Amino acid sequence: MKSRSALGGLIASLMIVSGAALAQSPTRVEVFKSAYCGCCGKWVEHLRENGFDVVTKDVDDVPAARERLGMPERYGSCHTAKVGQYSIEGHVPAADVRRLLAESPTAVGLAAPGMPQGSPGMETANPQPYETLLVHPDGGSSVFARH
Ligand SMILES: [Cu+2]
Repeated sequence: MKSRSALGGLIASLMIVSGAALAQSPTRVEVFKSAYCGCCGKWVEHLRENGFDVVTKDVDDVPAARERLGMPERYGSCHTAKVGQYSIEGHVPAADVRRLLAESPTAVGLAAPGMPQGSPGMETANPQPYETLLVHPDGGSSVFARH
């Protein structure tokens, strides 16, 4: 019985350690982009600077990747990404991605359609206001954040 409780203690402490490791491990983001897309690379840098663990996959057909991730084409941008169960389309700020993960709504994910001037990875002297959209399972959307 003594060895069994020692084993139980060992398992319990292993669970605590792995739990701590999970809490501290950066969130993995998979980005699908063209190899020739400069602003996509800059968005990837923006995510990394904000603590995400980013894996990039260069693909020939970004729209096909977008469709696989369940993001409707009308929200399309230059790159598409997957984080947890969500799709992230375009130059969505890292803070919005964090908030999405924290709030965990039932949704396809977030989209910043087009290529908004002044969004992360699209830095410019003339930033334009833009919205991050929350894309719903029925394909509709609502404003998630204004920038
Ligand atoms: Cu872009």
